[in-house]
Amino acid sequence: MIKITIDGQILEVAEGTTILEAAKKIGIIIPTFCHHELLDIIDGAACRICLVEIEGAKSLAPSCAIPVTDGMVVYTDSESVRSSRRTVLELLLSKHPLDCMTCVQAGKCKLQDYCYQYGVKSANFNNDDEKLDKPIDHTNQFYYYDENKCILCGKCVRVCSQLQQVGAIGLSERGYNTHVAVPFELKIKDSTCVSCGNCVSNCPVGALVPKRKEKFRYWETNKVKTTCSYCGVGCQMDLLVKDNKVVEVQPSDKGLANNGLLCVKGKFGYRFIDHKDRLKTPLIKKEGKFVEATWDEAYDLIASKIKVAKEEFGPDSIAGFSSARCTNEENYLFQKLFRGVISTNNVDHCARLCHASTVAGLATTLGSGAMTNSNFEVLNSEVIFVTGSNTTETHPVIGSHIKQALKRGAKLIVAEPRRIDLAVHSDIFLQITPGTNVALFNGLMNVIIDENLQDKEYIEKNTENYDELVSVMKDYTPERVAEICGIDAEDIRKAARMYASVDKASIFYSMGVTQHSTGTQGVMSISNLALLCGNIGKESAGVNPLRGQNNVQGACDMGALPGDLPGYQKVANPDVINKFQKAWGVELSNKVGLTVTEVMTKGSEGDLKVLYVMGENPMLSDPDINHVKEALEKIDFVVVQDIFLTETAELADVVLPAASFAEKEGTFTNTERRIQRVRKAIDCIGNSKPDWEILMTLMNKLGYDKVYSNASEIMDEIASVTPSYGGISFDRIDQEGLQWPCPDKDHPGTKFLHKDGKFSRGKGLFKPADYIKSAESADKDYPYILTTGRMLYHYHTATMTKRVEGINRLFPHSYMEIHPTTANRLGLEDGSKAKVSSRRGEIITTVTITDKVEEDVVFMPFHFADGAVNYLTNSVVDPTAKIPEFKVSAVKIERIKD
Ligand SMILES: Nc1nc2c(c(=O)[nH]1)N[C@H]1C(S)=C(S)[C@@H](COP(=O)(O)OP(=O)(O)OC[C@H]3O[C@@H](n4cnc5c(=O)[nH]c(N)nc54)[C@H](O)[C@@H]3O)O[C@H]1N2
Ligand SMILES: Nc1nc2c(c(=O)[nH]1)N[C@H]1C(S)=C(S)[C@@H](COP(=O)(O)OP(=O)(O)OC[C@H]3O[C@@H](n4cnc5c(=O)[nH]c(N)nc54)[C@H](O)[C@@H]3O)O[C@H]1N2
Ligand code: SF4
Ligand code: SF4
Ligand code: SF4
Ligand SMILES: [Mo]
Repeated sequence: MIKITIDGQILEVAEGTTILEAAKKIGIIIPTFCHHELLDIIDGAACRICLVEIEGAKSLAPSCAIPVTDGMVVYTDSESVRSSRRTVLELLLSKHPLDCMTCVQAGKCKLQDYCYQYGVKSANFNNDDEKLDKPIDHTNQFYYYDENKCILCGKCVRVCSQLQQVGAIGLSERGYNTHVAVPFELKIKDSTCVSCGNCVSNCPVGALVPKRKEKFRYWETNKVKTTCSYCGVGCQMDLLVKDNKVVEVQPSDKGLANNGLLCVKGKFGYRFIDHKDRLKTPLIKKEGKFVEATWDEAYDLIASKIKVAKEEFGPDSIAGFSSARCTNEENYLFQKLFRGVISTNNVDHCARLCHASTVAGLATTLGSGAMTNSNFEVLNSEVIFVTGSNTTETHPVIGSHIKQALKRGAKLIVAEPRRIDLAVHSDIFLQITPGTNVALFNGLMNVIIDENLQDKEYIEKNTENYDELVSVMKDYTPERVAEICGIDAEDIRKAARMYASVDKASIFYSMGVTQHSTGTQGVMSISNLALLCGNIGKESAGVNPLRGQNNVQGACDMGALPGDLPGYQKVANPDVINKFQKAWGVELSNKVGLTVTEVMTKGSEGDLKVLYVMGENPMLSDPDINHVKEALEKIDFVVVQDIFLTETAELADVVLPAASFAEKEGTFTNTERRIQRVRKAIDCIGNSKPDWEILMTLMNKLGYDKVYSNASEIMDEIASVTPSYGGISFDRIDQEGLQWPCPDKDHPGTKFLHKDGKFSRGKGLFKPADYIKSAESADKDYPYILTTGRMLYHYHTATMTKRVEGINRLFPHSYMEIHPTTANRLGLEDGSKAKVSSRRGEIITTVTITDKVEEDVVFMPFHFADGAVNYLTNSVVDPTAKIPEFKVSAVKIERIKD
C-alpha cells in the first residue's frame, strides 16, 4: 500500500492507483473530459483539465495518468491548479459556440458545468463565434455530430475502438480542422459503425447527440434504472423520463452485465414504447371485426370460454404460450394460472424454438441448462470458441467483450456457415455446411483423444461414460469430418489443439447449434468437448449457451415449460406435485403438457379449443407459417395479450393490451443467470395493464382468490417454492442483480457453475452422438440450403423495432444473402427481387449479394412480415427437445422479371 496526502487528507491506496482514482476514494472529484475508467490512459492526458499540483514538482501533472508514489503530497484545488483549469476552459471556449441557452446538451455538458465551477465567462476572451459554421453531420440515423462543439478530447474515438471494438471513427486532419471523422462522411452501408451510440453516451459536450423529437432539459428528466427489454445480455440502462414519456436512454453507471455499454436497440430502440400503434384497449372480434371492449367484458368472455372448454373437453383442451419478453413474476403467474387454476400443464413458450435443446441437453450432461459463466468473465479467457452464435449482432455487448478479450491476447475459433464479424476477427474460421455441428465437434474430440490432449485427471475424477465417448469418436477422423463439413482437415486439427492447449477456454454457442433436428446432440457434444478438456467449472472457462430473449432464462426458470414447475422441478415427480399442491392449495396434473410445436399440430388437427398467447407472435416466428395459420384458425378461441396488434393477434378472438417493460415493475433473468430489476418509468399507455395484473384478475375470475398487491409479493412466493431463487427479493437486488443459484438470503449468488467438478447431477456425463444429416438436404428440385437467423438492428418479428424510425429506414423489408457466383448463375443483382420456395411455401424477397455465405447456402433473417421466411422453414423437430429445424431447409430460387 502507498501512503499519500491529497488536499491535506492522508490515505493509503494500492500501488498503481492514479491520483485521480485515489482522490475519488476520499470523495474529491477532479474534473475530466477524456478520462474513462475502462479506457487506456493517455500519456500526458488529452484534455489537460485534470492537472493537479504535486509538491516538489516543477509543473502541474495530469492526475488521470500519474500513479501515486509513497509520500506524495497532492493539491487538487490550489490557485495554480484553478488557474490552469481556467486557461484550459478559456481555450476550449474560444473555439466553442456560445449557445448554451439553446444547446440541447445543457445540463449534461461538462464544459458548461466546469465553466460555471471555475468562473470562466465568454466575456473574458475573444470568441471567434463566426468561424463556427461547420456543417452538422446527420449521416447516422440515430445521432448527429456537431463538429463546432467538439472539444477534440478523443473520448468517442477511444470508446469506439477500445470498448465497442469497432474503430469506426478517428481524429482526422490536423490543426484547426481537426475533427472526429465520424461514420459520417461515408454512407452508413460502407461504414463499420454499428450505431451502438456508446460514443454518444460518453461525449462530454454537445458534439455527439442523439437525434430526438422532444425538446427537454436534462434537469427536467427523471432517471429510472431498468433492464433492457430486447436481448438476454440484460444491459442495465436508465430511462430518462419527462412528462410521462421516455425521451432518452443512457447506460447505467453500474451494471455488471454490460459495463456501461449498450447496443443500438437498447440505446435508440425505445421509440416503440409510446408509438401510436400501441394497443390501448381490449378488443373482441365480432363478425370478423375487432370492436373495442371493456376489461370486464374481455375477462368475462375469456373466463367463460375457458370454463366451457374445461367442462366439455377437459383442461388439456386448453393451452397457453407464456412469454420470454415478460417478467419472471408474470411467467410465474402464467404457469400458475394454467397449472393451478385451469389444471393443465399445457404451457410452453418460445424457448421451445430457441434453447429447448440446451435445456434438455445440458440438464442431461451437466445437470443445469444455463450459461456456466458470467458475461464479463470472457475478458480473461485464453481461447474462445464461438459456434452458431453471431454474437456481435445478437448479443452485441458480449460480442464487444469477446473482441476486448482478443485485444488482451485471447485466441478465437469460429465455426459457422457465414463469414460473420467474429469470423473475420478469428484465428481459425471453420466455415461449415449448415447442419454438420455434431460431426465437427466429434472431429475436434477425435483429434484431442488421438493426440492425447485430454485432461485425464479431470475425466477420471469428475466424469462418467468416458469409454463410450472414446469409442464413438474413433470414426470421426479429421479427414472424414472435413468432408462432411466442407472444411479443411488441418484446420480441425489446429482448432482442437488450440482449444485443448489452455486452462481457460470458453465456448459460446446459440441458435446455430440448437435449432436442428439434432439440436440436443449438438448441445451434448459441446459439453462432451468441455468435459474432455476439463474446461468447465472455472472462472472464464465453460459452456455458454447465449440465451436470446431478455427473459427467456427466467421464463424457463419460472416453469413456463410443459414438464417443469418453477426451478425445473418435474411435474412427473410426485413429491414435486405434492409440494406445489400444498403451496398453492390446489390439485395439480402430473401429465406432461404440450410443447409449442405440438400445440400447432394438435390445433391443426382440431383437438384444441382454447389457446392463450401472451407476448409471442407465432404467425411470424414459428416454422411453416401456413401450418400455423391453419392451426390458429381451427382453434375455437384464441386470446392474444400483446403490446401491438401482431400478425397473430389479427387471428385472435380477443386481444388484451399489455403494458410494456417501461410501464411495470418486476424482474428479468439475463443469460448469465442474473436476476435484475425492471422498473416502472411511465404510466401504462391507454387502458393497457401489466401482464401480471391481467393474469391475476383472470385467476380470480376463474375462482382462485389469491391477490398480490405488487410484483415484489409475487417474487416472495417464487422464492418460497423455487430453491435456486430462494434468496432473491426485490430489496436484495435493488442496486445490483444476483445470479442464481442463490438459495437463501445470505447467499451471494453464483458467478460460475460446476466449480471443482461438482455437477448438480453428480458427475459430468459424456453423451456421445453420431452425426445424423438434417431432415432436408439440397437436391435437384430444391438445390440450395436456406439457413435463417437475425441481424443487429431488428428484433424478432420486429413488432418493436419496425416502429423505431431509424431502424425501419435502414432495413425496411426482408432480404436474402446470396453468394455472388450463385446470384450470377440465377441472373440476380443486388437489390433485385427473387422468388424463394420450399416444400412448404414460397415468398418474394430482395437479394443482397455477399460472399459472407458460400455458394450453395443462402441466409435470411426472420424479422419481416413481407417475405416472411417462416413460410419456407421446416417444422420437423428434434425428437427430444421438440425444437424445429430453423437452420436447414432446402429451397429453390428464381429470378422475378420486373
Ligand atoms: N439483433 C437481435 N438480437 C437478438 C435477437 C434478434 O432478433 N435480433 N434475438 C435474440 C434471441 S431470442 C436469440 S435466441 C438470440 C440468437 O442469437 P444467434 O444464435 O447468434 O442468432 P442466429 O442469427 O439465429 O444464429 C446464429 C448463427 O448461426 C449460424 N448457423 C446457421 N446454421 C448453422 C449450423 O448448422 N451450425 C453452426 N455452427 N452455425 C449455424 C448462422 O449463420 C448465424 O450466424 O439472439 C438474441 N438477440
Ligand atoms: N426462421 C426462424 N424463425 C425463428 C428463429 C430463427 O432463428 N429462424 N428463432 C426462434 C427463436 S430463438 C425465438 S426466441 C422466437 C421468438 O418468437 P416470438 O417470441 O414469437 O417473437 P417476438 O417478436 O419476440 O414476440 C414477442 C411478442 O411479445 C410482445 N411483447 C413485448 N413486450 C411485451 C410485454 O411486456 N407484454 C406482452 N404481453 N407482450 C409483449 C411483442 O410485441 C411481440 O409480439 O422466434 C423463433 N423463430
Ligand atoms: S455508434 Fe458505436 S460504432 Fe458507431 S462510431 Fe459510435 S461507438 Fe463507434
Ligand atoms: S465528439 Fe465529443 S467525445 Fe468525441 S472528441 Fe468531440 S467532444 Fe470528445
Ligand atoms: S446488448 Fe441486448 S440487452 Fe444490451 S442494449 Fe443491446 S439488446 Fe439490450
Ligand atoms: Mo430465441
